[in-house]
Amino acid sequence: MSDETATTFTPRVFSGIQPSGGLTLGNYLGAMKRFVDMQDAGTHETVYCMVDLHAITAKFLDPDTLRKNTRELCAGFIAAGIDPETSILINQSQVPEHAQLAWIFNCVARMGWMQRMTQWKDKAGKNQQNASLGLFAYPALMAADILIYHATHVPVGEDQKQHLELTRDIAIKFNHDYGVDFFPVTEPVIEGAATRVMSLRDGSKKMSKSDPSDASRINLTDDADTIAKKIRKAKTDPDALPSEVDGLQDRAEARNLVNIYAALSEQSVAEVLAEVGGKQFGEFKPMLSDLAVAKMAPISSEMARLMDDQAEIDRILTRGAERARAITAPILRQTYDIIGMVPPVTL
Ligand code: AQP
Repeated sequence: MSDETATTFTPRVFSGIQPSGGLTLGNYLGAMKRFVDMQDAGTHETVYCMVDLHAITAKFLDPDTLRKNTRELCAGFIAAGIDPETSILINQSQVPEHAQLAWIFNCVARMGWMQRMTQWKDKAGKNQQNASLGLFAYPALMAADILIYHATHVPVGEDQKQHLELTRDIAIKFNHDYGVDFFPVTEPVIEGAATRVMSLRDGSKKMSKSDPSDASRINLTDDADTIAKKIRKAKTDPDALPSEVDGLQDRAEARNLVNIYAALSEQSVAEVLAEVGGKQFGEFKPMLSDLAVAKMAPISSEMARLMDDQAEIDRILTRGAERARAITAPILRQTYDIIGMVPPVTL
């Protein structure tokens, strides 16, 4: 389609986090902190989501845990700086158009596309026959989360890049099949020093809330002593830190700690190395602990304060869902109309 006829979409950001466990430093640096930056930049409408429908795809979560995780995640969003008046803050299952559009996208996406997803392969593991159908269809629901808002930009960590490419493929195929320019081809926003925060125990593995080892991650709810202990025990090598970025090549664990320091201190990796190059880890790790505690303690204490008033959290989510549906209901109606579904009439 030529530029003259292409639809202009409202600049709108959508992103989500699963309430599948407590928040990690990876979620904070790779996603949440950047959500706040995009909200504060004021250049886009911003919609942020607790994706509870996604959280039940991988393993069984008991109902009380899912409810607690969802409310805690909402508190985490607000404590990190998301303003529920400026951004639309929602819980996925309260906005039914996400799941309704996902069904349509299940019929657009191809089995082969889904089978290629590395997250599917990683999470299903060797026993794919026993994985849930929801885990297989996860990326179609993610595409629906984004496209039900006609979102133009999606800030995510590096691990979600492939899912965003699939979201673009779904939008392109839908537009092509129906001869419309209805869904935007969304741009991923993967930027900064911490797009892939790695496990503290293994520099080749992503820091993850569902890693069985608690020592592998920093949780947003960890106290100062726990953070210091986990960083002290973080796997490293015996060499001093380099002064140049190239010196971090083939040193996955050292690179990870420097990246974390850079993201927390809002400096580039080169600037950090100019400051700490030549230091041993025995000196650098306490610097990193102090910085992590200084940045995260205010967030975790604000989260705890917000969790004392769960009714207020529930009100915020209900209000967010109302605001969201003013966008999603018309987009779903138009989608059904494009597909040829007979609309209801007033009797
Ligand atoms: N280690 C990470 N480094 C940078 N970004 C990360 N994200 C997650 N881990 C890192 C980003 O956080 C957002 C929300 O992710 P999610 O919770 O929806 O799912 P996930 O990517 O599968 O995160 P986890 O912690 O690994 O969850 P589990 O263990 O439940 O699978 C995304 O933008 C993601 O890129």
